[in-house]
Amino acid sequence: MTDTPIRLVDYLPPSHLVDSVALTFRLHPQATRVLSQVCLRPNPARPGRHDLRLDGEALRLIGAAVDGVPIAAMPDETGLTLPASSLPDGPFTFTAEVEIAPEANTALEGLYMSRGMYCTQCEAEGFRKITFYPDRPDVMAPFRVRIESDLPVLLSNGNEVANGPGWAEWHDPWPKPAYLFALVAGDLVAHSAGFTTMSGRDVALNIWVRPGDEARCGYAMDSLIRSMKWDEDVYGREYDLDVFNIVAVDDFNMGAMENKGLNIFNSKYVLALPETATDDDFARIEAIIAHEYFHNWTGNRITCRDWFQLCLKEGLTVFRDQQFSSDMRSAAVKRIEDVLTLRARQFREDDGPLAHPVRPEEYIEINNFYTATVYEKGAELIGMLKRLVGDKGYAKALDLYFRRHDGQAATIEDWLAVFEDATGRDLSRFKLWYSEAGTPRLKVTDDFRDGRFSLHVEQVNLPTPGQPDKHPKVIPIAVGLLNPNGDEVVPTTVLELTETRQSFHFDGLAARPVPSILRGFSAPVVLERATTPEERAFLLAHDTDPFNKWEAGRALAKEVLARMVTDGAQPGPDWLDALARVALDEALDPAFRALALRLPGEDDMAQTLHAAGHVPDPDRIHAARQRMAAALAERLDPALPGLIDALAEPGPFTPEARAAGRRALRLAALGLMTRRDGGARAAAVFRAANNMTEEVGALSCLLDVGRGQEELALFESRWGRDRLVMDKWFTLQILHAAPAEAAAKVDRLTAHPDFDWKNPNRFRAVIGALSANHAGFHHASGAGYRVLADWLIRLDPLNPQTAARMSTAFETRARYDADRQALMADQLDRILAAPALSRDLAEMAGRMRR
Ligand code: 0A1
Ligand code: ZN
Repeated sequence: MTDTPIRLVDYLPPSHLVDSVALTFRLHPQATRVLSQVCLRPNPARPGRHDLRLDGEALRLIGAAVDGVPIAAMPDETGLTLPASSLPDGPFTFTAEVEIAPEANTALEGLYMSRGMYCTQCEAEGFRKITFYPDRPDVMAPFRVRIESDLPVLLSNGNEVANGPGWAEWHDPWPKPAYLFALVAGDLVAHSAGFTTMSGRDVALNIWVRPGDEARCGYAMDSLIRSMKWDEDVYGREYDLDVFNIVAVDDFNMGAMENKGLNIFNSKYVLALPETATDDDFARIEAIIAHEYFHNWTGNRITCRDWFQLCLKEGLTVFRDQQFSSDMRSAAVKRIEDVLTLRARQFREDDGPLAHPVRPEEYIEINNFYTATVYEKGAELIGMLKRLVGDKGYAKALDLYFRRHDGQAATIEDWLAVFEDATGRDLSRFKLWYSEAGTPRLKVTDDFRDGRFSLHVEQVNLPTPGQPDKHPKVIPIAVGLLNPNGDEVVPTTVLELTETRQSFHFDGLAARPVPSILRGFSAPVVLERATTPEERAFLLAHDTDPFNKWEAGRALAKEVLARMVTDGAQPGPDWLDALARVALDEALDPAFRALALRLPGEDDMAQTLHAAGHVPDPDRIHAARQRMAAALAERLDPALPGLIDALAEPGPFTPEARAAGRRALRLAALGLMTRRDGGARAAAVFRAANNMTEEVGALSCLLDVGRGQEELALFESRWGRDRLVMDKWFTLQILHAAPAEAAAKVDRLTAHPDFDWKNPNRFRAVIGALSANHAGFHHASGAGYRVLADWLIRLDPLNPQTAARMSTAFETRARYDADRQALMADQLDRILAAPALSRDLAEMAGRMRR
């Protein structure tokens, strides 16, 4: 069966609107009854009489009625059609009773069970697995929900209005689409706090977890309170219900979900203690708590008209959570980390068969479009808009957006119109960023004559699948100029590239300056500019823009590593000295120094080599990177013990950014030292660690040099009963496995009694780690490809969404040699031939096989 794509151009407003919904749930693991009462009326925006289509999947219909009169409804596989002729011309009520089986729901979409607890996931189209309903985001309604169950805690959206033994009733006054519906029932305990909003309303805050986990909620609660305050201070957005509930669940396909007043989280992004969570975990918890909270305005109060507009809520909300984290932590470090992620995930996506515009124009399965392009590139587009209209223009546009579209389901056209109306700027050319896929390349040359420095910029927009011809984009290029002595002669200025080729001039300069281009990574593009290593080293030493200072070091390291891969060179003393100077410069933020010491990743190198016209060899890249680390360790050797000692944190653990930065630098130094002392120091740090960052960090250092077996066993005996910590134990072993052993390691660990492959976190901890081990996954034997395909084929019938997401490991196929390409194609063919393949995985494998 081939599914036909859904297209943006076919959008039609809904035939009917919903004025209110009342739901009753009689919870039972195998036979939950859902009674619904939906008050509808014809949509004046669709004149004439229309059939009413109600979405519904895998529902056992017990009975249905229109205005109390039973109807003989015959659902098909995807729903129910009520013919126009059978419906009143004005308002009417549709009631239905259906039965569903949450315990049998392994896809974790709709109503399902996670270790005895009921919970829901309705985005994007899960509500149709709960009852018959117009399951589309432009149908918004207030919900009233009654839950009947013996479980002690019964939650839904909005405010609780009544309860009694075995039941509770909730009412959400804010009209919302069905994808924001949520229900939770379980034996849960709350970590509670309160927040007084800017207008003086008291809001009860609860984080609901399993008994025993309540001591692990402090950081998430603290992050929530800071997010609520920040959204008031920076965006003027206030919370709008009496209670804000968060629930942690162990089985969850994604990170978290912004259901109105009842956020549901993967427990991994809530639960944290210094002993169990790393600094990266703490930072991610802070960011995701903020992200879901910020959705209350950007996503819930203003939602998306249709799923093509997904970036309207996701791009903006990612941008907002990035702003929040950068205010809470170091803005420079946050920007560097965000760009690292963008390049690793989004540039990679843009460069392969899965490339798609930030606003896609067609899809087969919408769940396949929760991508780095929609989220991360979507956020970059907001950053560019802000740069183009300035901070004041941005603030005016956002105020107008909230005023004009509150309570609506909006589009990208609406979004751009508020910027045009608030600032008077024409954004019709900028809109191309939303409709054209691919990462623009900027080729920059310069010249200097009679005191005039000129930058000549050309933009190249290469074809992507289905989009052979591209147009020039509007690209903000932030530039600063430095004097040869290192002083800044021209501070950061934003140049606007709008044509294919353009020149920009700076006059009145006494000497030829050194340009610092694309400061702060002002646009999501690849900058191609031939420069000397000396100039990069100069910028690494002197650039006042922290992003470009780091970028200069990064570019140098990549050039050195590329030569090491292609002609077996050794890193020269210049690079080693330049990097050593930064690493040991105590005037610099330790977190920044740690980032500078982080060598380019192997997948990143493969992507870079491929773009430069080489066929990347994963083994050679791996070996060269090892040699690079060894050379750096040798160069820094005398300084390492002192660095490690000086960076030990005295007092108790705190998760804040300053302390985390010191630990990051300490562990970077420890990684290098492990290559010199055979692991003695790392083993000592492991044993002395009082926090998970150093425990896992030291263990990683050991595994990287082929040691650490004893420590792994110790770790397992210490943490064997802790699911989240044990995910790390599984991941580390795969991530640090030698290339020839990675696939066999997967076989060994998937046979471990604690490998619960139906739990998405555990599945990702092992199978996801394999594709993150570049040389292991791409081992010439093809064993990595085979073991991944085996597990995807196995998981797909149970959990298509997670299987489809993880199949993207194959998206880089075209980079590699013919043998590897053929091996990957074989595995994609095997997947495509699997019986009863899901729509999710079929779409992904199909696109990657083309
Ligand atoms: N909207 C959520 C992420 C999310 C998306 C899809 C899901 O199921 C298909 C679940 C969660 C967010 O952006 O956080
Ligand atoms: Zn989101």
